[in-house]
Amino acid sequence: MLQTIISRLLASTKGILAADESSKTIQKRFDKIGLQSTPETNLAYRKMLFTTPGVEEFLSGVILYDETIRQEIDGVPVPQYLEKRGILPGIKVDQGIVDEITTGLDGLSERLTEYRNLGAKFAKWRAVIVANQEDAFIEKNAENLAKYASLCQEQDIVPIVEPEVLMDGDHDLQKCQEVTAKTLKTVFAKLVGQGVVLEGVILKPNMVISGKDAPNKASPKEIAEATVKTFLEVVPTQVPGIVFLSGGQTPDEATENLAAINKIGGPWQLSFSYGRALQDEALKAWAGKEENVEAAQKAFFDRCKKVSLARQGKL
Ligand code: 5MM
Repeated sequence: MLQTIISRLLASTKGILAADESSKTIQKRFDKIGLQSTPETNLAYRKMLFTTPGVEEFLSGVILYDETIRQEIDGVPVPQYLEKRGILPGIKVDQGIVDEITTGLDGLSERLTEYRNLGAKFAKWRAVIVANQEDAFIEKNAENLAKYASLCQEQDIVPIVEPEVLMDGDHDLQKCQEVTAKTLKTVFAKLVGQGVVLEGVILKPNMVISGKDAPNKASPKEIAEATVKTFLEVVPTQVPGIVFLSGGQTPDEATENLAAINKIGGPWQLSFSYGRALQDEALKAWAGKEENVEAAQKAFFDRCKKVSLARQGKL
């Protein structure tokens, strides 16, 4: 069961849309278009994305937020609507960060059962690491990721394990490389310690990339070389796939960097699970107005197509 879901999520021409913005985050996104987030406006926006004609050619899965997995599109529950389109529904199960540690383990087993009954086939938990993170916080976040992954596998839900080293700051590529390597090493040690089956997880990491405010930004080729080199050192080959987050890269950057990574390749599937890089242009085109849905869907379709080509190393 886990393997079937994983093969579908990692299909060679497709990737995952992260649409699991929490209430606070979706409001931050809507601020850019001057819109108030409510369950209704959130659904109108996500419906625009999910009903884009033809997008199933490029998307294998969508990560949903607790609110969205309970909503309906034209009378059909969102997870079943996506499944009908051939897109697997997933669910974010972490519950935010408290004192630098991602929380959500309390009652997680029961919540996973409920999400599975609602149709979720995979889950996601994101830990956030800053460039100068103290080791103790990396350890604790990795431990929680491993406990989460183990609980998912017990229920035949594929865990997406997301340790994100933030792009915030002026650090260079080398610094990102060091922190990413240390974080991933710790995460895999904890996963193994917790008895998690590595063949049954998908890793969702950051690329090895310069900080947002770095004076000299690395090129796509440098990013790709550093990313693949680092991952070859620390990501076991049993892991079937790596789906990168975009982390604040522009849509074009996230597309070019993924293409450069896939031109090098590795022993795992190298795909995407982008939030902002897939959505930004569509959100701007939509601007909260029904009359813009068609233009927004065109922007979304075009970006998904480009990222799908990048995932195949074809750009
Ligand atoms: C879509 O945003 C996700 C949820 O974030 P919050 O819990 O902070 O609301 C986020 O985890 C996302 O899945 C990843 O960061 C990937 O999105 P980006 O925009 O980095 O590609």
